[in-house]
Amino acid sequence: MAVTRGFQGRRAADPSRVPPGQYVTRDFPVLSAGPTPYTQLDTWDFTISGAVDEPVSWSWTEFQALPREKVTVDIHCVTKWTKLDMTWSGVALDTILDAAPTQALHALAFSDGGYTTNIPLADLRGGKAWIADEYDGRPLDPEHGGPARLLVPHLYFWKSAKWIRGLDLRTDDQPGFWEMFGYHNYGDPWKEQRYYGD
Ligand SMILES: Nc1nc2c(c(=O)[nH]1)N[C@H]1C(S)=C(S)[C@@H](COP(=O)(O)O)O[C@H]1N2
Ligand SMILES: [Mo]
Repeated sequence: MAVTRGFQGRRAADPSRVPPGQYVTRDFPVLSAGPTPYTQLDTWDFTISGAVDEPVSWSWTEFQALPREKVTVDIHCVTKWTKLDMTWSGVALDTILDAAPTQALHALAFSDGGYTTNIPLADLRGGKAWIADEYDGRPLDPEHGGPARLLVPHLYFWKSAKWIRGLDLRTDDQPGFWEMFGYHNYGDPWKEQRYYGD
């Protein structure tokens, strides 16, 4: 069995899982536009605000009581690394959005430190997105977005806001941090939507 395992370890990644222009890495690079914020769990909350009847918030304790999911997904960063089979756990956005009925079509994720990113609400529903607070069976490292980050694996990784504190639900589409700097508004890695105009 050791022979088989060694062989698999050197085998090239299944090309059908690697979007155009990407290479596979085993590392987990840290990419942050600013310093890592360290938010205490007793002051952390997660809030759905904007186009909702009433804003809805969860404290860390309340968030921990929500139903959890464990997912294994491939991640694609616009700087061209792809990391396969990353195992996360957290709360599905479906669970969170069920608590906040809305007519909004857009969400602007906001984070400690001021980072924002915009995502169509439809892309946060249907089992496609999570608020993840564990990676690889352990609490998420602060550098990688702990206590909790957005996880939207079907879009480039800049959409997966680290240190997320909530979603501003909107009837209009408001570009976020990188989107205002010329990155693509949607960011589908399979269509190589890296920059504005791609
Ligand atoms: N709050 C916040 N979230 C962020 C970023 C950031 O700078 N601040 N960088 C984004 C980018 S460009 C990428 S590629 C991923 C990097 O996540 P990692 O550092 O865990 O690899 O986080 C995304 N989320
Ligand atoms: Mo990125």
